[in-house]
Amino acid sequence: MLEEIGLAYEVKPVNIGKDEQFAPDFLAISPNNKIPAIVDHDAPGGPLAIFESAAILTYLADKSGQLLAPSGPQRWKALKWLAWQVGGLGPMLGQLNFFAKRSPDKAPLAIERFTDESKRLLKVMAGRLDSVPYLRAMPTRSPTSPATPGPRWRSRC
Ligand SMILES: N[C@@H](CCC(=O)N[C@@H](CS)C(=O)NCC(=O)O)C(=O)O
Repeated sequence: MLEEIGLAYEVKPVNIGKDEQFAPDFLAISPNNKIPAIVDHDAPGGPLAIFESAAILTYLADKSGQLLAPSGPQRWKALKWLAWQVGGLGPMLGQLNFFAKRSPDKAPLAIERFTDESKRLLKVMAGRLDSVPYLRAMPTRSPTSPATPGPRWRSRC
Protein backbone atom coordinates (compact mmCIF):
# COMPACT_ATOMS: atom_id res chain seq x y z
CA MET A 1 0.00 0.00 0.00
CA LEU A 2 2.86 2.41 0.78
CA GLU A 3 4.11 1.90 -2.77
CA GLU A 4 0.65 2.42 -4.19
CA ILE A 5 -0.01 5.68 -2.35
CA GLY A 6 3.53 6.93 -2.96
CA LEU A 7 4.60 7.53 0.65
CA ALA A 8 8.29 7.22 1.47
CA TYR A 9 9.09 4.48 3.96
CA GLU A 10 11.90 2.47 5.48
CA VAL A 11 11.48 -1.26 6.11
CA LYS A 12 12.64 -2.64 9.46
CA PRO A 13 12.59 -6.45 9.20
CA VAL A 14 11.27 -8.35 12.22
CA ASN A 15 12.18 -12.04 12.05
CA ILE A 16 9.33 -13.86 13.80
CA GLY A 17 11.19 -17.13 13.22
CA LYS A 18 13.77 -15.78 15.66
CA ASP A 19 11.17 -14.33 18.07
CA GLU A 20 12.22 -10.77 17.28
CA GLN A 21 8.56 -9.75 17.73
CA PHE A 22 9.12 -10.14 21.49
CA ALA A 23 12.04 -7.69 21.61
CA PRO A 24 11.22 -4.78 23.96
CA ASP A 25 11.79 -2.14 21.26
CA PHE A 26 9.32 -3.90 18.95
CA LEU A 27 6.79 -4.46 21.75
CA ALA A 28 6.88 -0.72 22.41
CA ILE A 29 5.47 -0.32 18.86
CA SER A 30 3.34 -3.46 18.68
CA PRO A 31 2.39 -4.67 22.19
CA ASN A 32 0.48 -7.61 20.69
CA ASN A 33 3.85 -8.95 19.41
CA LYS A 34 2.66 -9.22 15.81
CA ILE A 35 3.66 -7.78 12.48
CA PRO A 36 2.74 -5.60 10.64
CA ALA A 37 3.33 -2.39 12.56
CA ILE A 38 4.34 1.08 11.45
CA VAL A 39 5.72 4.25 12.98
CA ASP A 40 4.77 7.52 11.30
CA HIS A 41 7.57 9.92 12.13
CA ASP A 42 5.74 12.80 10.42
CA ALA A 43 2.52 12.48 12.41
CA PRO A 44 1.18 15.65 13.98
CA GLY A 45 2.33 15.75 17.60
CA GLY A 46 5.29 13.42 17.07
CA PRO A 47 5.98 9.82 16.07
CA LEU A 48 2.85 7.66 16.03
CA ALA A 49 3.07 3.85 16.30
CA ILE A 50 0.24 1.79 14.82
CA PHE A 51 -0.25 -1.98 14.88
CA GLU A 52 -3.01 -4.23 13.41
CA SER A 53 -3.27 -4.33 9.63
CA ALA A 54 -6.77 -2.83 9.48
CA ALA A 55 -5.72 0.17 11.55
CA ILE A 56 -2.57 0.62 9.44
CA LEU A 57 -4.47 0.45 6.15
CA THR A 58 -7.12 2.90 7.33
CA TYR A 59 -4.54 5.27 8.77
CA LEU A 60 -2.49 5.33 5.57
CA ALA A 61 -5.61 5.80 3.44
CA ASP A 62 -6.70 8.76 5.58
CA LYS A 63 -3.22 10.24 5.70
CA SER A 64 -2.78 10.08 1.93
CA GLY A 65 -6.39 10.76 0.93
CA GLN A 66 -6.26 7.74 -1.36
CA LEU A 67 -8.00 4.37 -1.75
CA LEU A 68 -10.72 5.08 0.84
CA ALA A 69 -13.53 7.62 0.84
CA PRO A 70 -13.01 10.23 3.57
CA SER A 71 -16.58 9.80 4.84
CA GLY A 72 -20.00 8.58 3.82
CA PRO A 73 -21.39 5.28 2.54
CA GLN A 74 -18.42 4.41 0.31
CA ARG A 75 -16.10 4.58 3.31
CA TRP A 76 -18.30 2.17 5.24
CA LYS A 77 -18.75 -0.16 2.28
CA ALA A 78 -14.97 -0.57 2.29
CA LEU A 79 -14.46 -0.68 6.06
CA LYS A 80 -17.06 -3.37 6.67
CA TRP A 81 -15.24 -5.71 4.28
CA LEU A 82 -11.93 -4.84 5.90
CA ALA A 83 -13.42 -5.71 9.29
CA TRP A 84 -14.82 -8.94 7.83
CA GLN A 85 -11.38 -9.90 6.55
CA VAL A 86 -9.43 -9.16 9.73
CA GLY A 87 -12.11 -10.47 12.08
CA GLY A 88 -13.25 -13.47 10.06
CA LEU A 89 -11.37 -14.78 7.08
CA GLY A 90 -7.82 -14.02 8.29
CA PRO A 91 -8.10 -15.60 11.75
CA MET A 92 -10.11 -18.57 10.49
CA LEU A 93 -7.59 -19.46 7.78
CA GLY A 94 -4.84 -18.99 10.36
CA GLN A 95 -6.49 -21.44 12.77
CA LEU A 96 -7.13 -23.92 9.96
CA ASN A 97 -3.49 -23.73 8.93
CA PHE A 98 -2.43 -24.35 12.52
CA PHE A 99 -4.73 -27.30 13.26
CA ALA A 100 -4.64 -28.97 9.83
CA LYS A 101 -1.00 -28.38 8.90
CA ARG A 102 1.31 -27.20 11.67
CA SER A 103 -0.02 -28.90 14.79
CA PRO A 104 1.49 -32.35 15.42
CA ASP A 105 -1.80 -33.26 17.13
CA LYS A 106 -4.45 -33.62 14.41
CA ALA A 107 -7.57 -32.83 16.44
CA PRO A 108 -10.50 -33.85 14.17
CA LEU A 109 -13.09 -31.54 15.74
CA ALA A 110 -10.85 -28.48 15.44
CA ILE A 111 -9.95 -29.34 11.84
CA GLU A 112 -13.62 -29.88 10.95
CA ARG A 113 -14.74 -26.67 12.66
CA PHE A 114 -12.10 -24.46 11.02
CA THR A 115 -12.46 -26.17 7.62
CA ASP A 116 -16.23 -25.61 7.62
CA GLU A 117 -15.96 -22.03 8.77
CA SER A 118 -13.16 -21.26 6.28
CA LYS A 119 -15.24 -22.73 3.44
CA ARG A 120 -18.25 -20.70 4.53
CA LEU A 121 -16.22 -17.48 4.58
CA LEU A 122 -14.66 -18.25 1.20
CA LYS A 123 -18.16 -18.80 -0.18
CA VAL A 124 -19.18 -15.38 1.13
CA MET A 125 -16.13 -13.90 -0.59
CA ALA A 126 -16.80 -15.72 -3.85
CA GLY A 127 -20.41 -14.52 -3.80
CA ARG A 128 -19.29 -10.94 -3.32
CA LEU A 129 -16.70 -11.20 -6.08
CA ASP A 130 -19.35 -12.49 -8.48
CA SER A 131 -20.73 -8.98 -8.64
CA VAL A 132 -17.76 -6.68 -7.96
CA PRO A 133 -14.07 -6.76 -8.94
CA TYR A 134 -12.82 -6.12 -5.37
CA LEU A 135 -14.48 -6.83 -2.02
CA ARG A 136 -14.86 -3.17 -1.17
CA ALA A 137 -15.81 -2.07 -4.68
CA MET A 138 -19.06 -0.74 -6.01
CA PRO A 139 -20.82 -2.85 -8.67
CA THR A 140 -18.86 -2.94 -11.92
CA ARG A 141 -19.75 -0.19 -14.35
CA SER A 142 -21.70 -1.26 -17.37
CA PRO A 143 -19.24 -1.52 -20.28
CA THR A 144 -21.38 0.92 -22.24
CA SER A 145 -21.42 3.67 -19.60
CA PRO A 146 -18.59 6.23 -19.72
CA ALA A 147 -15.94 6.19 -17.00
CA THR A 148 -16.70 8.84 -14.40
CA PRO A 149 -13.71 10.90 -13.29
CA GLY A 150 -13.62 11.42 -9.55
CA PRO A 151 -11.44 11.57 -6.49
CA ARG A 152 -8.57 9.10 -6.44
CA TRP A 153 -10.18 6.85 -3.85
CA ARG A 154 -12.85 6.04 -6.42
CA SER A 155 -10.50 5.32 -9.26
CA ARG A 156 -10.32 1.58 -8.58
CA CYS A 157 -14.01 0.93 -8.06
N1 LIG B 1 -4.55 -9.26 13.51
C1 LIG B 1 -3.19 -9.06 13.09
C2 LIG B 1 -2.58 -10.38 12.74
C3 LIG B 1 -1.12 -10.26 12.38
C4 LIG B 1 -0.41 -11.60 12.47
O1 LIG B 1 -1.02 -12.65 12.67
N2 LIG B 1 0.93 -11.55 12.34
C5 LIG B 1 1.73 -12.75 12.46
C6 LIG B 1 2.52 -12.96 11.18
S1 LIG B 1 1.50 -13.07 9.79
C7 LIG B 1 2.76 -12.54 13.56
O2 LIG B 1 3.30 -11.47 13.69
N3 LIG B 1 3.01 -13.58 14.36
C8 LIG B 1 3.98 -13.52 15.39
C9 LIG B 1 3.50 -14.09 16.69
O3 LIG B 1 2.31 -14.49 16.77
O4 LIG B 1 4.29 -14.15 17.64
C10 LIG B 1 -3.15 -8.07 11.92
O5 LIG B 1 -4.06 -8.12 11.07
O6 LIG B 1 -2.21 -7.25 11.84
